[in-house]
Amino acid sequence: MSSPPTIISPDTLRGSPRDRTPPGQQLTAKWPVLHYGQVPVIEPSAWSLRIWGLVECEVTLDFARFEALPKVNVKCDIHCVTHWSRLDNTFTGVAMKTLLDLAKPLPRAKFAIQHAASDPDEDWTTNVPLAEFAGEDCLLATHHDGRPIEAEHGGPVRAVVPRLYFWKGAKWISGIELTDKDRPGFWEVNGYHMHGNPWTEERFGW
Ligand SMILES: Nc1nc2c(c(=O)[nH]1)N[C@H]1C(S)=C(S)[C@@H](COP(=O)(O)O)O[C@H]1N2
Ligand SMILES: [Mo]
Repeated sequence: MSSPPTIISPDTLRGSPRDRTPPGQQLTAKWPVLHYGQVPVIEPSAWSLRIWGLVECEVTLDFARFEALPKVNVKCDIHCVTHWSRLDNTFTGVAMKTLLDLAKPLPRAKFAIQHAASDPDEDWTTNVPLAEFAGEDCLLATHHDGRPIEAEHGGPVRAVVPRLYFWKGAKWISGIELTDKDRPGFWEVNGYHMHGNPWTEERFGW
């Protein structure tokens, strides 16, 4: 099997580690665990992804169909709104663009609302403008640095949107809803920013 192509996130090409560290962030080599609620433990055989809303064809993929799609490696940096950044991560999975191309968003679709399985079952969501969500470096990942993503980090499948703060990637992702209007998700309702650009410190407030 040939290895998947590698995409380097544009922010990771900014230069030295210092140039790659947004204002107000501290570098860490560890990978902290952050989320609301308990870790839902999801077997790959029980995982599925639904893409719906303003799309030409609603799509539901089980893990086997997801695994059969072309893979990519994405090299990127992680910036958490709680002030830690972790450089040089390699995530492997399916490019968001590949998944969106299956569903074919309608021209009036402007936002992607990610939905996640959660425990308690609360429909955890987060919102990203579709143009950014479809970015070349965005993916649904099954692996990090060559190893399967553990349940506590959102396995079996989590979203990664490298150019926004890390909360804009759903762990345990279960759905992508395309909408014409922006809608705050879980952390956004709790005060986090609607957009979340780490370079301009869009941490809190709308
Ligand atoms: N389903 C779900 N995804 C989530 C969250 C959450 O509470 N639930 N928290 C977000 C936040 S605030 C961060 S910083 C990252 C943390 O990912 P990590 O635990 O793998 O570092 O996941 C994001 N994705
Ligand atoms: Mo976070």
